[in-house]
Amino acid sequence: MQDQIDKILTQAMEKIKQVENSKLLDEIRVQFLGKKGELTSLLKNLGSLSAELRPKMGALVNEAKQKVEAEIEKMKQIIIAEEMKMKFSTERIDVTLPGRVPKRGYKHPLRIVQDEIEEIFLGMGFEIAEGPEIDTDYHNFKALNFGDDHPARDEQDTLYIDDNLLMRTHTSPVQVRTMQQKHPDPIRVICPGRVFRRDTIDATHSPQFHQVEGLIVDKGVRFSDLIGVLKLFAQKMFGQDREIRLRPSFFPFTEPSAEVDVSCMMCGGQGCSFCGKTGWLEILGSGAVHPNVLKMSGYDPEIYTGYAFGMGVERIALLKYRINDIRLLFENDVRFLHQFK
Ligand code: 2NL
Repeated sequence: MQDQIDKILTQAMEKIKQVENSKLLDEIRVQFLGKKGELTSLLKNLGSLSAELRPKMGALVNEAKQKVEAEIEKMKQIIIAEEMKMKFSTERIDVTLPGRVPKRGYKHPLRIVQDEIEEIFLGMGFEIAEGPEIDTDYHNFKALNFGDDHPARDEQDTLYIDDNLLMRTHTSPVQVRTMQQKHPDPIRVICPGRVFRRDTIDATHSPQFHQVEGLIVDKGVRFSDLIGVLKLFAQKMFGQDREIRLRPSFFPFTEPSAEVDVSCMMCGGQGCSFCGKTGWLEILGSGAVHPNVLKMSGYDPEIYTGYAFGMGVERIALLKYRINDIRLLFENDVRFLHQFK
């Protein structure tokens, strides 16, 4: 048996010396020291030996095992060092190369303009309110003093879901909901959001666009308060030197009503091709909230007054950036969008 031990030991030492990588080294460990390894098997066979030989041979096998273990450990250190060296030389990275800059997104021009509008009104103490894009006939039309046969209610103009539900045609229903919730508290709110109309797309129309409407309701607010708010808005949005003017108009939900123009930012009001030689550009509609509208949403028109306005975000963006076609805002052509980085 001693010969056998010597033979296995020599064989193991030889193999370990020639091993090339840590995987093969582990295979050698299993071959000699594993559960069914050659030296392990010898230990198991000790039982067949005489009581005299057994301890002697046992000691020899264990000694051989320790030698093999030590040799494997020694070789392992050498191989690991070698393998690390290889790894470092083949996977070397050039830390002086410039980094790959991730492409960051940026705001769509409509978002830039809507954020700017919100910022201006927040600065004047308005709150922002939002509401559903699908709403009832009541919130969108009836509570806003539209008669049952008003042409805007026609299927030709409004996108209906069913007899009662529709795609909101303006953000006024959000203001109606605000009045229903807040009365009899005073209100100073703007309502930005997407609205829908049954329009054919052209340079100035889109079946979906964006509005920001504003509403003030309180005891003792006056038309001059509305004018002051709108003048400040026009100046913050289009320049400190801008003037505004009001022209009489009609909306079912305001009385009296007015269209609001801003003096042309291209010619300063002198008249040029941008403003059609008039010196003025229309930016929004406004008025004193109709007494019926206040009443239906819980405010006594003998005690409260209300003022409201509404503007199209697309229209403001077209004027501000001198864009001549609303479709550019919805086509998402990066050659267009890149200009607003
Ligand atoms: C326009 C005109 C306007 C309003 C919107 C409003 C809302 C309530 C009550 C009264 Cl709840 N009025 N909103 C008032 C006047 C004009 O929008 O041309 N928008 C693009």
